[in-house]
Amino acid sequence: MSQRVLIVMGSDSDLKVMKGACDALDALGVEYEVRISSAHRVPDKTARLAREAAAGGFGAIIAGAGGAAHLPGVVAANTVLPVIGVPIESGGLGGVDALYAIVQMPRGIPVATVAVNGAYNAGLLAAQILAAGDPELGRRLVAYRESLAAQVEKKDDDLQR
Ligand code: RP5
Repeated sequence: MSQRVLIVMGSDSDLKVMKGACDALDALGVEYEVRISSAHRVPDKTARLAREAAAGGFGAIIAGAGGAAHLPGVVAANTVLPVIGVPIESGGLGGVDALYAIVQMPRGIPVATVAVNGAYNAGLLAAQILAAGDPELGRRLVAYRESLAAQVEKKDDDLQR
């Protein structure tokens, strides 16, 4: 059975951004589960979700949060599955607060951090991680890259007319 992706976010207010990860995984035919779990408001639940993820058939985790965004780091501390962090713009600092909180992990507990609100790329990266053990998914990713290239070529051709 193909591995799934676990998508966790700190609040339902993150959903509009984190939907980007769902869109990318849908486009590639990768199954996922979406959960709301805050590192601060429900710390025990967050740790449990991360600890049980590998046994639950997940091969990668995407964790998105804004503000003092400890969620991806706490998830990473509780699993050796690869964790992708999505800094989310919220409050007055434009997402830089979340970016710094997620990207500056201590040596030993890595989180692969994407751009502020970069949930779509998080979905792609999770798919690329799973593709290491799923050649068919790898072929779909190659086709996606080819479609990107074709779009650029079409725009260039249009410009030459
Ligand atoms: C973070 O605080 C969440 O990830 C969200 O981005 C931000 C605001 O949360 P709410 O107050 O909208 O629940 O924990």
